[in-house]
Amino acid sequence: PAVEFGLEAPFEIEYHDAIGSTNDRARELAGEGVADVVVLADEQTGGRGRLDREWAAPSGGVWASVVTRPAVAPLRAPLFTLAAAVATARAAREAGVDAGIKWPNDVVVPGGGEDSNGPEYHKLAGILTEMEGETDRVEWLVVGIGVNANVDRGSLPDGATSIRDEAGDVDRRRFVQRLLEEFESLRTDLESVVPAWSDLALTLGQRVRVDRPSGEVVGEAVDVTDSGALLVEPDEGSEGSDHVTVAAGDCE
Ligand code: BT5
Repeated sequence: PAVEFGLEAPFEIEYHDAIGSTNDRARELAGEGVADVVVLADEQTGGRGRLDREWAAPSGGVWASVVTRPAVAPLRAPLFTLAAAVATARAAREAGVDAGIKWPNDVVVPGGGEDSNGPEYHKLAGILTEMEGETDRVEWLVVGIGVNANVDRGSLPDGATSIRDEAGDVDRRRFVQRLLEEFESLRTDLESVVPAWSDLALTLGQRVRVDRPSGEVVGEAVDVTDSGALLVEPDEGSEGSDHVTVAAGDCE
């Protein structure tokens, strides 16, 4: 059952000590017509990443799903993912973590090492946005935000890091409060999202390999469009020389 979390956040909070997936609960609420509620849990037993991947969500993390009903076209939905990544990175930086963003949904920390694709990063947080709607209008959006806060990196998959390991434990109430305040200010001024994102982006100007539903693109990430898609200049021979716009995919 949900219990009091004690926040002044610009959203109502439904807090659970443990739950399967906060996104599943948020989708349920969205289906009931709810808006501007955040489902928050200390632990998830069935956390989900994108594409049916598992998301490790032990006790001590920040596992949150925001239910929102924005008056925008589905094309603009990726902006909410970018906004959540910016809000998370900003809150993590205030907590002393050197956080940046890897398109589209990874909040990462430089890991010191380097491989053939450039510097190595450890993943601090991920975003899973789910949506229902028509072609011209979003019905609801659930923006799931998973932050490895006060957990040991050893209890997470390889390649992950946590606020605890980078900078020591945070006051999770304060962290969530700051994250949601930042998210609120971005989502009420969608024009500000892409510039804010670009300031924190580690992907721009780098060589990327993007897996997308229609095939792989290898090239240089040159920009982000107004709707939050990545603009890639493909290597010669891989897709011709025109820029390719990638709205969804994985970035290496
Ligand atoms: C994501 O997926 O990064 C989205 C994660 C969203 C989690 C939140 S928690 C609140 C809400 N409720 C949910 O059930 N989900 C959302 P993706 O880009 O597909 O990355 C998944 C991959 O990251 C996995 O295949 C693992 O390799 C790795 N991974 C799993 N757990 C991790 C963790 N805690 N930290 C870092 N990496 C992790």
